[in-house]
Amino acid sequence: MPYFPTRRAILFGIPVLVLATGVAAGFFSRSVPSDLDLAMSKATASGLYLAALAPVTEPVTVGPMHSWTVSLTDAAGAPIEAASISVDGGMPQHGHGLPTAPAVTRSIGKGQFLIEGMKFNMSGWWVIDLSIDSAAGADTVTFNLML
Ligand SMILES: [Cu+2]
Repeated sequence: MPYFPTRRAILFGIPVLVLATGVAAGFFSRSVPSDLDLAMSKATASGLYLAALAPVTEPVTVGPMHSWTVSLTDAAGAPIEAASISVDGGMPQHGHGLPTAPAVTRSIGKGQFLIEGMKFNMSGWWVIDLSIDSAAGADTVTFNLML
């Protein structure tokens, strides 16, 4: 028997479709905030740490793999020597994550840690999220980057 959508299905389907389209459009066309914080050094979300992110080699370009350092101190400015740091990120406007799985590979002393395996495969607005855990507690920080 062929399927004919009932009036009820159509009445239900249209708002769902409109809603889904609206959500998708809102998600993918989200514009870059005019007040986007491009600071590479900032306090973490709950204020437990001060984190500074820096590329090992500049300029940072689209394409190649590169390394970064993150410098970590507690809120009073004392270097954090041992921490577990995970790296995530992506492009908020495109709804995708990082093309690679960068990771902190080692501590390089004085509260500095090496992040290897970072790559950006498109130009535009990227976010880099760090989740930090140490004896001082767990906290997160998000850096914005325009490429
Ligand atoms: Cu993208």
